[in-house]
Amino acid sequence: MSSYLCGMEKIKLIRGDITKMEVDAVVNAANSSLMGGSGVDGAIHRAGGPEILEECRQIRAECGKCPTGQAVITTAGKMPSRKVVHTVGPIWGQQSESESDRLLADCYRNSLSLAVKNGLKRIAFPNISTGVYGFPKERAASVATRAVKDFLSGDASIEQVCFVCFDDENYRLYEALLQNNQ
Ligand code: AR6
Repeated sequence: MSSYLCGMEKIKLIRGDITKMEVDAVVNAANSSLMGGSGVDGAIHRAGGPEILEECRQIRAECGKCPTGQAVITTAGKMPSRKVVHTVGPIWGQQSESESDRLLADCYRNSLSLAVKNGLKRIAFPNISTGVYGFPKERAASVATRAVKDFLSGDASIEQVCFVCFDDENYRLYEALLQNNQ
């Protein structure tokens, strides 16, 4: 893993596998069924083990599907983090571009709010919606960094937000955005 600390801010950029992160919560790019999938969702369920799916099933039974932009929380099972925040990103092309931006920003905001409610201070995010869901990477990086910076400017309890990039393209996009303080 390589990492890059962004100036005075609480934002860290990491290249690597989010399942290895020793933080309070890792965020999962889930789907609204909460029943697992491919990409980072598959990696999180594989690394954390069946306890995660068990808690997702309970949430499904009690609350139904998780709407796009919303977030729920479970154990992290065998992963080194304490919790998993599951959020559902927008599928590119299913809404207008501006609505997609709003829903993606909601994923970051609602995940951070849920972390705060649960007393979690160090959070790691994958690049939500930029894999199977097809959101343009540069646009998603811009939405994500803006949403997190805005949230942090109004909250004192979160100590660190890590953007964990699995692919080089996302890492370079985030590096440019964070270096330019955008
Ligand atoms: N650590 C960090 N990032 C990862 C990892 C990992 N281990 N594995 C993949 N990524 P995707 P989405 C990156 O497709 O677009 C699932 O089936 C990957 O490079 O995981 O939100 C769900 O169940 C990409 O940049 O999520 C949903 O059905 C980013 O994670 C659907 O995919 C997101 O890619 C969600 O699609």
